[in-house]
Amino acid sequence: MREITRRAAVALGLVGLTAFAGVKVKDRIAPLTESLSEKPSLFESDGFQYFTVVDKDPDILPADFSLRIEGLVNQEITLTLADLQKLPRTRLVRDFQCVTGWRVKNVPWEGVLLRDILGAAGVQGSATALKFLSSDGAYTESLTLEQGMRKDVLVADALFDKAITSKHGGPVRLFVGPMYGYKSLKWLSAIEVTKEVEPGYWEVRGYDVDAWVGKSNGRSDVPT
Ligand SMILES: Nc1nc2c(c(=O)[nH]1)N[C@H]1C(S)=C(S)[C@@H](COP(=O)(O)O)O[C@H]1N2
Ligand SMILES: [Mo]
Repeated sequence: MREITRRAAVALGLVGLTAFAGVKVKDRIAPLTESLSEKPSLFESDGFQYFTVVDKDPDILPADFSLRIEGLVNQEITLTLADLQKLPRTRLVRDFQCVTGWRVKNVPWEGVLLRDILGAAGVQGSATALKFLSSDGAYTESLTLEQGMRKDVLVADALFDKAITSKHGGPVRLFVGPMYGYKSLKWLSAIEVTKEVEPGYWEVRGYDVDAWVGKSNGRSDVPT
């Protein structure tokens, strides 16, 4: 399954294929998705495949990090890494599943529940959704407010029990436990509380906004 490209995964969603017989599908659907700006990715020693959509990733020193909570909140707030690390901490061990087919089993993540950060800013009654922004200036993601309040959605500052490396989106990235990896935005810089869901970077390019592992993108959730 590793040969399945991101283009193929997008196209699976576009054409709604439910069965996946092999890499030949890639050839059949490639013309549909030629315009996507996919970047090559490499497997890391930890089993992750490294993804970015920009030419130069951000390299943020912990001391320079800040996270802004804005939009439909009672009080816009900006948290430093130290502010974030004063909040109650949660550690989750989950499989990390990319929609293109690779999976890393039992990955430990740690950080602060997104719901606690939203609570600190105070969400207004008219809000139904969240938009996440990255310091890379290009990638965005979305969740419904209800999804964002789940107890398996983290603003994470640790991966494999260490500070998150720059490559993996550190100092702070999102981790959305029950959804495909594309929801777990790297280099998190701001969270905007919004009236409605605004589809994220890959979502406007064909991925399912509803990214529950095993449900979306027309593939079965078979580990590779
Ligand atoms: N900013 C940003 N976040 C991102 C991506 C990206 O390209 N840019 N790729 C997503 C996808 S598709 C996956 S599977 C994971 C991969 O995480 P990794 O690069 O740490 O392995 O990050 C997600 N978050
Ligand atoms: Mo992914």
